[in-house]
Amino acid sequence: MGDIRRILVTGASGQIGSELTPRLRELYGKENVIASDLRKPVSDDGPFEMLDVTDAKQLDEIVVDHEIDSIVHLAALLSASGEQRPNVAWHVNIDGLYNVLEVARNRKLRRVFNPSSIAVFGPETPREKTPQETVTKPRTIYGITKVTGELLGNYYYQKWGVDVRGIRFPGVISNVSPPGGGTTDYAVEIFYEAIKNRRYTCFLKPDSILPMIYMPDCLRSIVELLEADLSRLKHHTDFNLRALSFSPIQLVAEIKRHIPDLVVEYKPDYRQAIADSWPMSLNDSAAREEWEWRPTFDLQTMVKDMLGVLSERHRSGKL
Ligand code: AKB
Repeated sequence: MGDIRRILVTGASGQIGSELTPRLRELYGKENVIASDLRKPVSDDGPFEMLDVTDAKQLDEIVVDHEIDSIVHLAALLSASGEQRPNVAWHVNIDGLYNVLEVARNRKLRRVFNPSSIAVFGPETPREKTPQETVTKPRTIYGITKVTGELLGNYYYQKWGVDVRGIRFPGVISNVSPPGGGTTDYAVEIFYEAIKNRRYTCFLKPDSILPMIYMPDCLRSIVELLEADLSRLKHHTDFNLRALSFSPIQLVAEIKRHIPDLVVEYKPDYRQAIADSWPMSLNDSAAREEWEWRPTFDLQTMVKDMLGVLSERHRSGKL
């Protein structure tokens, strides 16, 4: 690998963190990746620190004690839970990020990865093949914190040379830790319910197309951007990424090829308005040109893989 030696992962017990941390440990060495969160991680396979990212002093102590040179900052509230508690979303997503950027500046860290989201877009943004440079006027507090995060990261890079990088993630589909509080969560929940109960009530409309990515592609994108050659990057904190795009009804049809007796009802709730304000697909030519991004999973291969992993766990009584 390149110049990264010791990484702190915040939000390591969350959906992405619980799979990214073991992957980073494979690449950088078990002792060189420090997991941190308010909750204990699912797997206990390396150093862990209890950390509230809104506590700047605690964050600074961990960075110094572990000789951290890079931070992957995953601790955040997502779109749906952000709407339930906007003040907490602002505090965690903005004050937490500010603390991470400040420690990176003061301790001269090599790199910060701060995920952004398709939530930076809003109803005025073109919804199909959304361009890299376009209107970013989100209507959710989560989206507002993510646009602010992109701008703040660029500010720290331009003003102080802090190497901050980020991707506008779509919904992430995975089978280790469930997502918590997102608008795209239906696309994970449905797999668990299909296998366990053969029934699912979807909180979005059947034709609501959203962009998504399968976890193996998501993990690879983070590692590839972390390791990308800085001199090739024209963008830093706000890369559009394209992987999958589908509606609930398209996902259901694909799952039914494997589980024909699955029954799905649709009861859209407040999350429908959030989904309606987001893109259906993205133009990711900047990521493709600047760090060679290429997705590998399509809808068919993702569904087959998800069902394979979860069915096996169900058979062995671990679901
Ligand atoms: C959410 O639904 O809030 C997240 C996201 C798209 O950032 N999955």
